[in-house]
Amino acid sequence: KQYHVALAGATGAVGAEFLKLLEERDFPLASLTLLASARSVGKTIMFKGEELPVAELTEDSFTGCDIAFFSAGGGRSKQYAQAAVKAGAVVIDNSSAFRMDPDVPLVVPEVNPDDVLAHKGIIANPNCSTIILLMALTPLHQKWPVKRVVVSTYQAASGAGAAAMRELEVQAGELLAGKPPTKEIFPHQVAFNLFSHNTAINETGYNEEELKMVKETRKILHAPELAVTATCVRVPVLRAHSESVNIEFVGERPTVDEARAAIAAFPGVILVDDRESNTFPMPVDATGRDECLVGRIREDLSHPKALDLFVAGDQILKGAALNGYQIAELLIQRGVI
Ligand code: A2P
Ligand code: 11C
Repeated sequence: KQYHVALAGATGAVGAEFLKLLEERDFPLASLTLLASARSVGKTIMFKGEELPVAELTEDSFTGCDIAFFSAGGGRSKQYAQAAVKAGAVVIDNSSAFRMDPDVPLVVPEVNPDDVLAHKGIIANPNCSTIILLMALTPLHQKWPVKRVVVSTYQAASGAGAAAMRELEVQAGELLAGKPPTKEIFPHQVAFNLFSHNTAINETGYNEEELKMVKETRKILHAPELAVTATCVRVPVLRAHSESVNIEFVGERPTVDEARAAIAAFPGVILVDDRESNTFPMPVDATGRDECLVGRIREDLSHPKALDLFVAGDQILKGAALNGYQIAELLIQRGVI
């Protein structure tokens, strides 16, 4: 069987990666419709040796569509996803618009694949920081249930889009040339600096990104009682997020060797844990890779039931486009579409 696919946000950073995946992995395509804002009408994008036109995203964009990938921001998802569902498509939405809706499965295929079966037209792709955390946490949680997680993130510019990646590069050049950095996307200088994540802070003092990590992790693991606290920080890295994670278990903690073995055996994860050469997960090594890198696994000396580890994953791939693409593959494998 072949599928009619639409891609909303085709001109963005995540859209570009979706296109690469659809091309390189030979997705069974009957047709591909590229959608973006009115600003992009007239542009073309090369796909499998053909110049495909970019059309404006509207309510009428989805006639005959089987799968609609949305990666054009939450506002566009809220505005147009229902039109795609009405036209008969399954929407795989990369935004935060529907993630906490009880009717919308929130899926990481390695973690909760069965949840796709309950979809009602929309399936949500989790936040990139949540996905990358879960790729490190799940191999342990499946064998040694987790009680509490303390996570601190080191988030790349790509999380704020293609223009934010350019801002980091431009600022680095400006600063090296002794000029003041141009600030258009981020509220603070991003090159040679880091700052608390650029989302709004609510009355609890947490920012939106931190609260997404808390709520989404509980939903995906079906663990509403799981204690999670997060500190999210933007760092001058182009496109891979890293996270320091402290994990407290309900019962006995695994030994370091047991934890390493469970992580090494988990699909989509590579163990990078070489104490001798001091080589551990790094964003430059995670960049462009499908797998998340996990290491620095050690016993928490301050707590008899806790371990520490570090994870790095490509924000645009596993954090966004690859996870969405894998959801589409899962829908085909399970006969959902
Ligand atoms: P466009 O290039 O036409 O602005 P990124 O996250 O890398 O910034 O990409 C955002 C994506 O979302 C782009 O493809 C962008 O298209 C698309 N987009 C932004 N605003 C709209 C809109 N109002 N309608 C449709 N697509 C939009
Ligand atoms: C960031 N995680 O790195 C964000 C980007 O909820 O999908 C994605 C926001 C989201 O800034």
